[in-house]
Amino acid sequence: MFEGHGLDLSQTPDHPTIDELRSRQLKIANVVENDSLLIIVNNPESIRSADVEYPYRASSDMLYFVGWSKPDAVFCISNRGGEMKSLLFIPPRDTLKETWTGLRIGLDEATNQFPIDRAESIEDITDILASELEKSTNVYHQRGLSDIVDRVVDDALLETSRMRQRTGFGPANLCDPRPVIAELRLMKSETEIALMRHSCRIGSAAHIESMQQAFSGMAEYQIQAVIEGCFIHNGSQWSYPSIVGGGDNATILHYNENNSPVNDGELVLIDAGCEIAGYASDITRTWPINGKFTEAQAILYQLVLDSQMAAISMCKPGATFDDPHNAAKKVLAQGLLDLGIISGPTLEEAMSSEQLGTYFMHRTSHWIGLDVHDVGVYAPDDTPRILESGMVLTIEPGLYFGAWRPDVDIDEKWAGIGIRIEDDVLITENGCDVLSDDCPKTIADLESIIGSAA
Ligand SMILES: [Mn+2]
Repeated sequence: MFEGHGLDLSQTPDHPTIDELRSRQLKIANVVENDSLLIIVNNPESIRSADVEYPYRASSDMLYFVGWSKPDAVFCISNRGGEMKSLLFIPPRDTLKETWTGLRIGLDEATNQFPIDRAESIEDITDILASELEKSTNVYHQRGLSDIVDRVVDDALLETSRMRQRTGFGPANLCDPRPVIAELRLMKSETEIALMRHSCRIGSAAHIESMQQAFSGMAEYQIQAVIEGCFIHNGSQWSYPSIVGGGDNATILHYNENNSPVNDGELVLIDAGCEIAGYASDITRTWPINGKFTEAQAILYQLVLDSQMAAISMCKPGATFDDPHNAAKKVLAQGLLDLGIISGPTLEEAMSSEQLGTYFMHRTSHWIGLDVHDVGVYAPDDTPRILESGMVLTIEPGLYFGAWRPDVDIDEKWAGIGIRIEDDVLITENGCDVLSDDCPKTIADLESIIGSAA
């Protein structure tokens, strides 16, 4: 079990090198205004119950610029007169605390092992950050993650007018760092692509494993256990809570109760992905639990698959972010018109939110990277983004015929069918590369795999 079914999962690609992390810092330092201080506060820890915390996940920006994955850290990049300096605040070594929560990296080790010019104790952040702020005109800081950092920045901005009058220095502008960082993160490097490809490969192996283990009556959480067991077995973990929905549950887009049996004759929709060094995969497959599509299921499944292939064929440099979505919508609308499920009469009308939107109510794509729904503006200046080599997006059309829905009268033939097919697609120089291509999705392939190991 969990061995990968011919996919090579043994070699985890290299993580970004110190040099690559440094070059990212240099890029952002060149993008922000001169005399700036950019502050990145790591995600706070969050409580699950009493003194038990949720497993910690560092902020994607902290991973992107520093590769630092521990809590209570604050990273700063200053750009003064074209010179970039980086500073990381971290918890100092503390034998008593380390006995409980694990070994810490000391300040000297951090300076040697991470792409930073200087490490300081987080306990000294108030004074040191204040003095860094005094020397900066523009402060790039996202509020709301640390009360202490917010207070130091507020104090510095309040002091500004007095200080600037006296010395001509001091922070004058508070800027949002997210748009400038998002533009960098949108374009993936070779290192990042290799990690995402590996994450997709483990994700594909997990989906295949669940297909093989499937049997009628299997509980949704048992399928989830196979999927997530495969993630963990291969040194990974989920990148978002797994969605495993049988029958009508598949028509709830973000269903994650995962507590019902999947009965004979039902489809199961599994939307599950993992992460490697923070880099996510996001894969959805839908298939019959008993290994054989009914006629109605096969008709709708093939329609969704055709729409997904049409959308993938639009993934190329020069196309817009909306082109794959429009291609998918066109195929789905024509298919539902032909089946008499929507009335048109024109294709234009069939593609409207009132008609197609009744059964396909989400977008086809989102960016993916360190965040599953990764950063990057979809329509800068309200115009759909032109796709470029190095961008990675999902292609995930679907159709949902929830029998539970009070707003629409669904033919019994289609009721209780929810289908989504999702792959992660890299835009390349000449077209695209489907990173999750190892995961089967044709009707013939699925039917030959499902239940083969149960
Ligand atoms: Mn997705």
